[in-house]
Amino acid sequence: MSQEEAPMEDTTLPSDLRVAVIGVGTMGADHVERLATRTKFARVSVVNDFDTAKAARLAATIPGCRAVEDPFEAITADDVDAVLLASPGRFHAEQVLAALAIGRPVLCEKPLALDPADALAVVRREAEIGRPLVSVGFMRRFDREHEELRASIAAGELGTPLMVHCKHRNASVPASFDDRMMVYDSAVHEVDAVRYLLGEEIVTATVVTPTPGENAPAGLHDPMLILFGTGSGRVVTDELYLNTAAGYEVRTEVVGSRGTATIGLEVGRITGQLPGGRWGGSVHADFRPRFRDAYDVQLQRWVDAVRRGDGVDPTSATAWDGYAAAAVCEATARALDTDGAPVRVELEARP
Ligand code: ISE
Repeated sequence: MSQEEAPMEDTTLPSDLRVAVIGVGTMGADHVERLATRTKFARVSVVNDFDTAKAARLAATIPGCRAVEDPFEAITADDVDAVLLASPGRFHAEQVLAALAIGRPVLCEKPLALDPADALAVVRREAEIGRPLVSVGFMRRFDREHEELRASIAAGELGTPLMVHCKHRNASVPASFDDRMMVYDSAVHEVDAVRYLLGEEIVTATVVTPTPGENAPAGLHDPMLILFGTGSGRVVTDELYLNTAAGYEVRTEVVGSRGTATIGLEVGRITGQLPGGRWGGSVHADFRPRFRDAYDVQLQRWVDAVRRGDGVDPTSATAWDGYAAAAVCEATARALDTDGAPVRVELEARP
């Protein structure tokens, strides 16, 4: 289905999908608003957050929605058909397993797990069940520019891809961010995007840390440069700069043997960043407006797939993709301590 097409109502399908949203912080609240206002054939029936008062306040604004204090009770509730996890990443794997235990489809925000072993447990459990139920919220797969770039690479328009240059800049990130969070929460997006674009695994990670910028909290290596090596010998540079104090930018340039292609530029304008998020044009304040359409398409396709009984949408990142990303992040986190020496990614065989 193209992004422009509105989903067609299939009257043979059950009525609106009843979704439990676990975690209603920045991303979870954004998804609740999306489900309540823009997503067709779905509604939020249950919300949960460790801030129980916040969840209760939010539930009161949505007809037919209730707040449940225990996340596992919310995940397994009778008035829920599918689960959207937007809780902190360290809780994801256990919560996904709780949904799988009752055969309930789950869209899990990234990362699937911090520890690759936990992500692998999800992959194995889903394989035992024998049908796909887990989607991982790498929304860039639903971004039109990313889809077009992938199609261009697949059609051979750039020749053989040789290098990928990624830039990932945030105006700011929570003060709790440390170097590992830069990897697990932010670089994880490039890990998935590169695997999605090139269709191969990342096998090595190297971290280079320039002098931190003046906005970086003490001890944070911001900006950070990560070099990934792929199985076929391609090189990926990933520049993370998460406290620019300006705006949000995600750019990807693929250098191929016959051409180059860049996404994330606002073509026809000088772009860049100065404090206040301005220079020539304006840049997005954060990831929500930049990827709003991608989040919308991702959620709609998930709802449609679950209502059809498919469990997952074929475009979506799978549990395996979540595991592969966790394995690359784990190697990258180890590379933070090797004085610039590369670290090999340890990836188990796919079940
Ligand atoms: C955040 O959690 C996201 O997922 C955003 O997409 C990313 O740009 C940001 O760096 C993360 O902190």
